[in-house]
Amino acid sequence: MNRRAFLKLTTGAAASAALLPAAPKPPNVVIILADDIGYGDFGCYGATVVKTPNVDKVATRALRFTDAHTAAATCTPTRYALMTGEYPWRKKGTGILPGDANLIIDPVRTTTPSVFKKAGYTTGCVGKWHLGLGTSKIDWNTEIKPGPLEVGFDYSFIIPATGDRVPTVYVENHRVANLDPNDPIEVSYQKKVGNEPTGAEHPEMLRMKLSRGHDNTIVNGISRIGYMSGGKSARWDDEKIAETITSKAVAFIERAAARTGPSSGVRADTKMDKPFFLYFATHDIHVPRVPNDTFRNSSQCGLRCDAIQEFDWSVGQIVQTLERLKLTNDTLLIITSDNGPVLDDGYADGSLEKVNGHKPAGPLRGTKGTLWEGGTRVPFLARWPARIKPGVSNALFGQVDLLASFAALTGQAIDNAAGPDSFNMLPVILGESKKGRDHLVEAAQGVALRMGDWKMIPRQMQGKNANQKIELYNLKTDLGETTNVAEGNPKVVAEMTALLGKLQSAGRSRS
Ligand code: NG6
Ligand code: CA
Repeated sequence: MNRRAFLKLTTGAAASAALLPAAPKPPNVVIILADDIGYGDFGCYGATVVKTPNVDKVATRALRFTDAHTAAATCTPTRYALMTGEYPWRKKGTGILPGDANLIIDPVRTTTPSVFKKAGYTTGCVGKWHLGLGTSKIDWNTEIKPGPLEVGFDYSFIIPATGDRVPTVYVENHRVANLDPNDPIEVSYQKKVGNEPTGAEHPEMLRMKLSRGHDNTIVNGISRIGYMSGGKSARWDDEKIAETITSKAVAFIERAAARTGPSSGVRADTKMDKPFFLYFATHDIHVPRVPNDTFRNSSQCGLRCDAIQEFDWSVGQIVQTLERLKLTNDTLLIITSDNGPVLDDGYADGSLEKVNGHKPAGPLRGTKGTLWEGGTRVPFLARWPARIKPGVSNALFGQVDLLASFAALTGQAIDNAAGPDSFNMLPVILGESKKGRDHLVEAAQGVALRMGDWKMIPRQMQGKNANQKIELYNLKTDLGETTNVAEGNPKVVAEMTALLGKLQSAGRSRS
């Protein structure tokens, strides 16, 4: 895209190009997506017990969002929405996936990485995937596809599902990394495979006690969800996951930077320039929480906070890499999370007992997996020194909007079928507009609706979020969702019920 088109897209028709300073070209984009980090887990969002100096330093130069949301209160559906711009509850099979699930994104559709790729970016995916692989039973010993490369990434180095699900190996592009062909991997989520012990049979062998589930194959002294055998040389060291994937992310940036051309904050408009998009999805701070020795016991609030501090280190590595390569000014860096916080997520690792006054969801009610704000409202920082003025934005905004916003950022129109729930929020991300969404659907088991400051959780009869009554909160006066005001506001409830019904039945929310 030429400079004028970019200016028009991002500053509006009234602005005269002649009067403005030279606008930067579409920037490199790095998304650091944390796992299970809550609204209150960073210093810049009010945390005091846990220390996040690197994230906080980014925040001083970033736009810090106070009302940004994941599409769901768990990982897979959130990531599905981030990649496709579609609310996950529209599509069956987008719940938390087992480690042997098939790819849930249709490779023909427009995705966030494919938007960048179409705009000429080099695209990379490093870290937790959890969106499935392949189209039938996965053979981990041959080429594994479709996966990240088929939905728009040029390079991928992934944890296929989660740290607590087998197989406990990395997949680089189409293959398991460091696999010895003489020691093939077998995986099952139905029955035991191989003869390695399980957590259920041998709890005495575990170095981390269990609180729920996770009692299948023991790998590195930690039992997981699912059974596996083989692949010994390919298995990850839990202590080194952060180090390994961060170094892969850094290496991707280094390789990509060699193609981005000269960098001076305002890049020369030359065809040599090839920007990059990196999606770096950390394993921290998901369970099992096994931080490196440097971070174990580094915090005042247990292993969960140690993992947050390890996450902060990863952020520091990315930030320093951008700095070293003189890419800081040219890069839109986003730091966010995939769902709200949880203290005990199946391993009795002491995080609950050692919380020491730390409030993972800050002032919000709810946790990972719930429909209250704590389930989906997450930290969201957007730093692009050449373009974004640091500050705070209270705009209502969803990660589901990234697809359409990045299309705008790179000067592309998206067709009707792409990102059906993705709104172009580029002016909001750039801090040029404070007008966020009018409405947003939040999902866990069931859905909730935001309409301005109103939050409605419809009556749900079943599941984790079962409630007897419709819940309505006015977040302006009651951010912590303590007082249900549904009875006093029947008109609001009726309006929101109708709107939610319309958004559900229309199959899309972007007109
Ligand atoms: C749950 C797991 C939990 C975690 C979660 C997925 C049990 C009892 N709980 O089913 O430990 O893995 O799935 O987390 O097995 S997420 O962040 O990837 O959505
Ligand atoms: Ca998660």
